[in-house]
Amino acid sequence: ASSIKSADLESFQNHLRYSDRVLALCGAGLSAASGLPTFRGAGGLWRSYDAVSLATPEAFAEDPGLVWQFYSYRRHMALQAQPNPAHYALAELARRKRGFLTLSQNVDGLSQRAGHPASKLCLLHGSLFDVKCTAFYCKHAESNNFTDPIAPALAIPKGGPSPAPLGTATSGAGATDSLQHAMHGAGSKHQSGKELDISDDRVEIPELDTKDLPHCPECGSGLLRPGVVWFGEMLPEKIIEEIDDFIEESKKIDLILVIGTSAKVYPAAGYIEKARAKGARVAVINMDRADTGRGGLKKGDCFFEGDAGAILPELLK
Ligand code: BJW
Repeated sequence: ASSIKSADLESFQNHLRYSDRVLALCGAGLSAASGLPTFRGAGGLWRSYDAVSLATPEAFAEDPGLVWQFYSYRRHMALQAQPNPAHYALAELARRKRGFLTLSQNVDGLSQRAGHPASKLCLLHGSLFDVKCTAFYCKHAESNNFTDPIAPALAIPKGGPSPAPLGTATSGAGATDSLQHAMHGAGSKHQSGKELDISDDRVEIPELDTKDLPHCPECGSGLLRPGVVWFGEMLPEKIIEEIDDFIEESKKIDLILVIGTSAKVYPAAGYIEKARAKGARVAVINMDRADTGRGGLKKGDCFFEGDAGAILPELLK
């Protein structure tokens, strides 16, 4: 049974029907129903650990082995996950509406796998499946690299026949400490032959040598890095231009859907106000009523509380 009041549903659907220019700003909450953890909040990646220190160029420079294990694990989890009904509903809306653009902060590839048209999908923060060379003299960049693990040393360890008792990690303690807080999630624990859940702080992870991390196939010597946007880095110029063009071309924006994002990270969150400045009604879909962006809700906006995986398909029907 739906938790959406029928009057709200009707009013929203009516507005959507007559909306010609629509934006959708998405965050990690869109993929929560697929079993992928969010960054902040309950069960989030960053709640029990200051994961900002892993999603920065500085962290990568200091400990590329640790950061690669973090991203390799997330690549693995994303590949195992399936798009949920919200991804499919959004992809369908994108196909249906001519003047439509999704601004996704997600790097997990699930919208693409749900059939979202690529021409209407702006990946603000890159993709877990893009990699690029860090050597200043090399421009190598690769998209859709789904190799898992991306290097043999990054394979998720399997539980041995006699698992070490919990808390008996013998090496790489610093790295273990960091990852243990940075990662949460499902997975097996210490069972023989099964993948260990390296998001579990009791599971030891190795200290990796840089030579065992992914290296550039083109220049042969540069270290590869994940093609995501870290704090302090510029968002892809082409993407920003595409969004700016959409906004500038719109005499009026009718609606912005704000789906499963805490709207705390900029410039992404700033698109809510940019859309509003063009006349958009704001419709927030979130588990948490407090997450409505810096300006909060205004008259005419709507808030749909709950799991995007359940709510969005109903709203976009
Ligand atoms: C559900 C749900 C369910 C749960 N259903 N809902 C202006 C003001 C202040 C600061 C800045 C500013 N402009 C720029 C900055 C600095 C900085 C920034 O924004 N800092 C803030 C933290 C204050 N921004 C940057 O550095 C950006 N670059 C930049 O601005 O370049 C220009 C520049 C550079 C240098 C000098 C000067 C200018 C880059 C930002 C890159 C962010 N990258 C990350 C990591 C990507 C790689 C990776 O995945 O590891 O992107 S950080 C992380 O946050 C990730 C996410 O995309 C992003 C947003 O998080 P999101 O998706 O909102 O997730 P959560 O967890 O926060 O929220 C989940 C939500 O879902 C919650 O609301 C839940 O309630 C909800 N939810 N389950 C529905 N089932």
